[in-house]
Amino acid sequence: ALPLTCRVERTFTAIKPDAVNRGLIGEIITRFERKGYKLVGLKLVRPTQPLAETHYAELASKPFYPSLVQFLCSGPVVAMCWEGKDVVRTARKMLGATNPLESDPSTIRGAYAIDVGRNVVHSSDAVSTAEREIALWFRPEELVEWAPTSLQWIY
Ligand code: 3AN
Repeated sequence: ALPLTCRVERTFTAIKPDAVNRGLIGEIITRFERKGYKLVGLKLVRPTQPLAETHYAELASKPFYPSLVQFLCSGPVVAMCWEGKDVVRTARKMLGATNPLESDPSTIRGAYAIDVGRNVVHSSDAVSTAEREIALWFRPEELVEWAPTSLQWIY
């Protein structure tokens, strides 16, 4: 059970333009739903360059940064906020390693990606990163609360 005093985590997960163009939105959302996480924010966005640059600001010194920013802006992105116990770390496990060569085939990247530059999904790497990314992509009123009764079969 989820202790009442435990504040459940939220994470920011994005379905990148490659996956949207390949028709993988449903597959990816299904995995998170079936795991037991609750979708508290969802929208289709065509990111602007400033949004993509801010999102990937920590990677600004990397040689692949310009192409990474350009890629994120190249088409629609599904921006999501998922909520639940340990969702930040668990989502990263569900995504699999950054490099598809190293991601287990049971993970999203392992199942659907071949190229590190086209690796289908993003999810925040820590709780503090999630807070920053959720605030960057969503306005507070775009995030919803679920009825507590909807959680009784999960926790
Ligand atoms: P993750 O997305 O697994 O947190 P990061 O934060 O190291 O990985 O990298 C962010 C994104 O940058 C990755 N999702 C990937 O699309 C891209 N990326 C990382 N490493 C490379 C690389 N060597 N070449 C091209 N793109 C890369």
